[in-house]
Amino acid sequence: MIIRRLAPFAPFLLLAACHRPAAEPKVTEAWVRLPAVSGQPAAAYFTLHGGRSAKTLIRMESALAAKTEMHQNMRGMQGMTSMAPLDHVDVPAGATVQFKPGGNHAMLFGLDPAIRPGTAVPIRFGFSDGTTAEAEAKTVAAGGDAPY
Ligand SMILES: [Cu+2]
Repeated sequence: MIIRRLAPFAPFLLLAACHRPAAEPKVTEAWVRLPAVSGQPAAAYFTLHGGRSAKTLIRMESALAAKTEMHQNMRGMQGMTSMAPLDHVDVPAGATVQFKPGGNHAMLFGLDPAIRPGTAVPIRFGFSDGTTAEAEAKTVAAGGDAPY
């Protein structure tokens, strides 16, 4: 009897849990693709989930890289692509912002040479209001498939 009464409410409760953004931005599905030639920068990709207020991502850093830059891919004439640094990325409240192959990405310079496919690479994301988010990126080989 009790189960029958509660059952109609269950789907509503699940939806409410999914759609309510966390207070602070979160980063999921972070991964790093190693360079084909060691010593070259690695690329990092991830999904940013906006929190309850809009934020601006201004910096990324990793303890396993000397320097991390945010880049955008630009498509020029004759289909040539080039990259330009991004000095900030808007993360609207509740929005999903993706960094993925062919689009926005991060580049890790001076990568720790001990990093292998499977190594967890910690990345910290810094916002203009001084708050941060952390993610552990999954490392894949230069020719490996995207894990997400
Ligand atoms: Cu780049």
